[in-house]
Amino acid sequence: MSRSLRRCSVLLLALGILWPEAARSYDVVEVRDGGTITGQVTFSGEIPKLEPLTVPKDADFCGPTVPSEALVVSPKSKGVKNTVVYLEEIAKGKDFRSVRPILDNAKCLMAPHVLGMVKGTDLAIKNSDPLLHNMHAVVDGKAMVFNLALPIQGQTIARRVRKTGMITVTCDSHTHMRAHLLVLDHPYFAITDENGAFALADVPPGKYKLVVWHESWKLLGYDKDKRPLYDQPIVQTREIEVPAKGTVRVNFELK
Ligand SMILES: [Cu+2]
Repeated sequence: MSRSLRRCSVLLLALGILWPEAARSYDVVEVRDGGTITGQVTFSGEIPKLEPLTVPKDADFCGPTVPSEALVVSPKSKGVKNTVVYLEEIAKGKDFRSVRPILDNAKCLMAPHVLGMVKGTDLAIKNSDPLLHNMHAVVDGKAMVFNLALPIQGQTIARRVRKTGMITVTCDSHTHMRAHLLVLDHPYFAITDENGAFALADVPPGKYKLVVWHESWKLLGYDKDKRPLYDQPIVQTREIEVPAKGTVRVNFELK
């Protein structure tokens, strides 16, 4: 390898490390023979009972406590709600322009508690309450994505999200409030419903890595602002193959 070629590859390698997203992209194509990935995330063993969270402010409107949303399990089906299921990587597939995520602040809770969106699209951030919420979003526990005050009931602000990763949204006014927002460069994600069920449709046939993510309910303690601190999120991956016009069923178990 010549010296200049070597220098060039070192530079490209450095660029790839510094800006890993530069190497990745997603192309929208027509998916004609797409398959479906479907399944259920269930809880195994005794379902932990979570302590309600204390409301530090505006308790006259919000109530003194709210139920913890860190783990929501259906007693009947054992399904785990609010788990994110997504493809780790996919280069091309279905359109995502109809995905219009809304993060509402309603009755002193963020709704939905867990949501997904595609990089480069807008997140609508709303306040349905007659009091101030301040939405503070950081990606992967570090870099700030947005910091927005919403003092007016009924107001909505749109923010374009340009980073991929797992975004944690908290409220500076109410330490019990929290949401999780997964931003991907493709639309192949789903959030499990109250029975832990999920479905990803119109997946081009092929082999993929399917990831399941749960925020974790294991309370470690509280920070100086009395914000609850949880253990590392739970992540599982599975190699799958999606058949043309067929369905692959994948189940996950949390415990
Ligand atoms: Cu708030």
